[in-house]
Amino acid sequence: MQVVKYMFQPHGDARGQLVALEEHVDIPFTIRRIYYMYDTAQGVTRGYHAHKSLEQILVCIHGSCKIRLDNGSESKVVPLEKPYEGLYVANNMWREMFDFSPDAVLLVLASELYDESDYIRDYDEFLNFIGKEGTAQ
Ligand code: T46
Repeated sequence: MQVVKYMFQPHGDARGQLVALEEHVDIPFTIRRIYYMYDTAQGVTRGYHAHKSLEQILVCIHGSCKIRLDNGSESKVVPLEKPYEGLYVANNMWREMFDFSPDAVLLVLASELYDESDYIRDYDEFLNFIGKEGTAQ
């Protein structure tokens, strides 16, 4: 399984750092939605789902967390600890987010508006779905 991590360009000067993200330049899709999570309770794991068509880039803009990606045949854990690195999460990929530091802010850039019908929240259903669709890279 290929993990795709983007290293964004920080524009640093004596005042500090600034990262700019532009669709189809830094982000490989049209950004139709942005959301973020913070104040995540300690020990919590979020996610436990896949998306049928949504693509996303996850950026832990403050603090740190870990992302488990599972394409149905292989699973990898990716730490996110820098505000200039983004993890690409394709469709047909099971994801779990865990080990959030108390100060973690996880920003997500998404290719589609919120649509509950795009979620697969049952792991067996996910395996069944990708069996029909073909596994994500
Ligand atoms: C994903 C991972 C990385 C909305 O109303 N609009 C939204 O755009 C989103 C993302 C969520 N919600 C509502 C739905 C739930 O009542 O916010 C609540 C929490 O959402 P959820 O339980 O789906 O959150 P996570 O952290 O399990 O998953 C989220 C995204 O939903 C998901 O697409 O890939 O972050």
